[in-house]
Amino acid sequence: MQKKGKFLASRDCDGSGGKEELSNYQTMLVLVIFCVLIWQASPATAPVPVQVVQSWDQNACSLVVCGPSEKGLPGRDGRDGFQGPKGEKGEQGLQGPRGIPGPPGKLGPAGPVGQEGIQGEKGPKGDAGEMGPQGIQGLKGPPGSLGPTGSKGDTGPQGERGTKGEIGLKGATGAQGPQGQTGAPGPKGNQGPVGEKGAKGDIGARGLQGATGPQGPVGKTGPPGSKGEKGSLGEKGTKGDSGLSEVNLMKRQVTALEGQLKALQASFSKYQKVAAFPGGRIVGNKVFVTSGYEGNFDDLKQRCQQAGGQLASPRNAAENTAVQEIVVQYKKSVFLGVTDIQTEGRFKYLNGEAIVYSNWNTGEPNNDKRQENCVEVYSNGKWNDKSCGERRLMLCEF
Ligand code: MAN
Ligand code: CA
Repeated sequence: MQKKGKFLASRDCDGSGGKEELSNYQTMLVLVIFCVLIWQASPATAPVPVQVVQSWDQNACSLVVCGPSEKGLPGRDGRDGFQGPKGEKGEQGLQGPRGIPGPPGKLGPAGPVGQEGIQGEKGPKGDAGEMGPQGIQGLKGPPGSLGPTGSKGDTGPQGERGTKGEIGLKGATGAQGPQGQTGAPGPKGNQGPVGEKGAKGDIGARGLQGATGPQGPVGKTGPPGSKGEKGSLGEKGTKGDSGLSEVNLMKRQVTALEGQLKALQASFSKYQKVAAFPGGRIVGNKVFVTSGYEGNFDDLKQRCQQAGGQLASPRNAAENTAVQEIVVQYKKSVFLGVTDIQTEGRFKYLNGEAIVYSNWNTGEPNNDKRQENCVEVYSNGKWNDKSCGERRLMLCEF
């Protein structure tokens, strides 16, 4: 917009003017010069004193107006003014057409690592690998279990000649051999004994009695007698080449021992009977013997021990019957090797073992008068507890 008769000069008011190096005074001077130059360029106009119309903040901008101070001639038309101020902002226009899609943006940064996925299924079995190199030889394994019995082997070669065997048992007497041939005449023997007196001759005529003659010469040896009986078997010879096996040798020895054992058993049986006679009984391996002696319990007990045995202690019915027979035979009761001396009512053998057999009479043991700790046997085989101080028949067992 134009303003006639006035020229407007100003500093650049873009906001930086106040900070220029020129002072306000200098600025003002420049503007006045600017107004004079404009006036001189206009020939029809009268000189125009410079007049400061308004001044803003020294640091912001300054406004100088150049105009006439009095009424003069009409001036020439001024030049076209400067472009006016910018108009108000118009209304928002219609939305334009959609633009062409822009080029793809830059590749974004890599996202964070995702969560670990679930385990996949087991893959198919791989192909067999190539055969590896041969390993080091392993340690020797434990011995294997015993194999089955092998078949019987062939008969082995004949063994070496064995050592000389022991002297064999004496063989049985052999049968009488046949009569041998008549042997050659033997050498002349010594003078034989005077022969037996011959048979009495007939009675001769009675001669005169002569003188007694000298003794006659020894007669000839008679012919040898018939062959005698076969002698007994000699000692066992050395072992032959074809030698018997060890087993056969053992069998022979066992057979010989069996024979000896039988002989011993027979002999032992005989001595048992002797030992049991007259006051004894044999039951199994046990022998009951009495000498007919009588005494109290302690006396009998000691005597049996000194003999190498102990007081009769029947452990079953058979043994008790043998004891009973002795009682009947001697018509005397015996004391057994059984007491309850240690604990009343608990009868034990002399070695402390609880009894394994008993044959108490009815009502026994009753510990009569509280002094019966020993055991006697009646003729019926029944037992009765009795005072140990009583005298009874001694019966030992071996
Ligand atoms: C009776 C019974 C026995 C007892 C003797 C004692 O025979 O009472 O139990 O031992 O008398 O003499
Ligand atoms: Ca009693």
